[in-house]
Formats: sequence, structure tokens, C-alpha cells
Amino acid sequence: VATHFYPDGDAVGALLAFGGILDQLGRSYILAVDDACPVKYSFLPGFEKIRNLKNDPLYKSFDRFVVLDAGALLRTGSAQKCIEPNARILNIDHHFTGDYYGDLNVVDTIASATSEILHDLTLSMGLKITPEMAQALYVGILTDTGRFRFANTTPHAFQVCANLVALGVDSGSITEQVFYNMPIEQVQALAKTLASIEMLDDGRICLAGLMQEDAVADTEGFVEHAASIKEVLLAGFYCEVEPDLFKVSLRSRCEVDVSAIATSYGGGGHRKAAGFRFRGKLELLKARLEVSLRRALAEPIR
Ligand SMILES: [Mn+2]
Repeated sequence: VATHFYPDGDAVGALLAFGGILDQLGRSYILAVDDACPVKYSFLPGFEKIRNLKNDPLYKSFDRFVVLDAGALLRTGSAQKCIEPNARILNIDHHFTGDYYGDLNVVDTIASATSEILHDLTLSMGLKITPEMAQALYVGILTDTGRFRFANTTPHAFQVCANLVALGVDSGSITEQVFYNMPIEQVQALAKTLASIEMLDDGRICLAGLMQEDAVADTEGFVEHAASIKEVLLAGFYCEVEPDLFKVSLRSRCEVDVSAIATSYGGGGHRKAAGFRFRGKLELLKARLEVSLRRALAEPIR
């Protein structure tokens, strides 16, 4: 059971919850990611079961492969090496850039999170949502809705969360652990990110980022600071993860679909939140991104 690289709260939550489904079905399985999972999710029961294929590769392939929260199979990185040629793939996702790569695709683009889909799937299969699964699923919805802020925060997302709280989830404590428990190094990296802010296009575009020497492993949410400035419509955050390799996150606060921009760079995501990886010098990345973002703002709304 794999998810996308740079795993976020929904990726981790969905993995752990799917493990809970398979436990109840009496199946053996491996939960794997081509990356380390952010330690802020380590309070989730079962977190230590998630295998980081970067440090701990699997020299083995499987004839049943489940992909969670990944709009493209490529997004699972090296986990793809574990798929047997004739394997059956189950794809469970909520990204609309999804290309239906599974033999079975459970894709609901209205769902706030893959975790929301898994909540409904568990119940429709007549299985139980254990307290451990409930915590994991809550983290997935909490993070993918931007703490119930994004347009994907539907009545159903709230209904699912209400059910998870009724099952014993302590919503306040989970929010504390995920968002108000930053290591000092991360706060210092955030300070460097804020110091790097560049306002473009009369303040409608904001870019900020980190070079490798200042970067930390977990920069989830840094882009939100750029996107929370008054009158900013499009925001981008770049983080150099290897020399001349940048992880870029985009946010839209207008009609511009940033997943289309991310797709043009080989990435993907949602209309309001998307990302891609860029190989090259920072100057080139910034110059190209500025052109893409300015052009998107200048285009008539589709
Ligand atoms: Mn998700």
C-alpha cells in the first residue's frame, strides 16, 4: 500500500487507515512511501509501520498494489518498482488530475481528502472505524481542508469529522500536535522563508522559498504564509531539496487553476493548491514561474 512522495497528512492518514481496513480483513500488507513521513504525524498509532523506501528499499514485488492519494502512479516514486507486471492496482484518490491508472479506481474529486473516501468505504464494507483509524482519518481531512478553510470543506467533510469526533477523536489535541508543535529549526526556516518574500505583478503574486542550506525536512504550510498576504492572488513556495532540484508549491486565491500550471511543469494537484518539481537554477525557476503566473492572471477566466 503506497502513497505519494512528500507525504502530507492525508497521505499518512490514508495509509494508516487502509492498514486498519486490511487488518480487519485479515490480510498481510506493507505500508510504503518513497520518502520519510513528517515527524509531526508520528503521534498517530502505527506510524512506525510506514516504511521509508529511500532508506529501506523493498526488493520484492506484489500482485496486489494499492495507491492512495496519488493523481498519477509516477507520484509513488520508487514504490512503483514493487508492482508485478500483471499486478492488479487499486487507486483511491480525490485529485482531479487523476488519470485512472488503476484496474479499480475509487476516485471522488468532490471528497475533501482520500481519508474522507476511506471513512465511507470502511463503513460501506461493514467494517469498523477503530479509534486508531479515526485519528488517522481526522488528520487527513484536517490537513487537506487547510483546517476546514478550503472550498473542499463540504457538509459531508464535516459530517465525517463529526462522526470521527463521536468515535473519540480529540480534535483540539490533534490540531495542537499537527500545527502548534513545531521544532525551533522549522520556525527559523519559516523566518528565512518570510525574509525571502518577493512581491510581483503589483502585489498580486508572491514568491518565497528556501535554499538547501536553510531548508528543513518539513515545510508543509510555508506557502500558506505567502498566500495569506492581503491582495495576493497567486503564491508560490520553492524549496531546494537537492542542489538545483526544487520542490514547488502553488496556491491560488482566485479563479486561476494552479493545477494546470503545475501540470505544465510535470506536477499536479488541485485547482487551489498544486505542486511540481523543477530541476535547474533558482533564477531560471523564478523567471519561468513569474511568466507562468502573470500569464495565468492575464488570461480571461475559463
Ligand atoms: Mn489528499
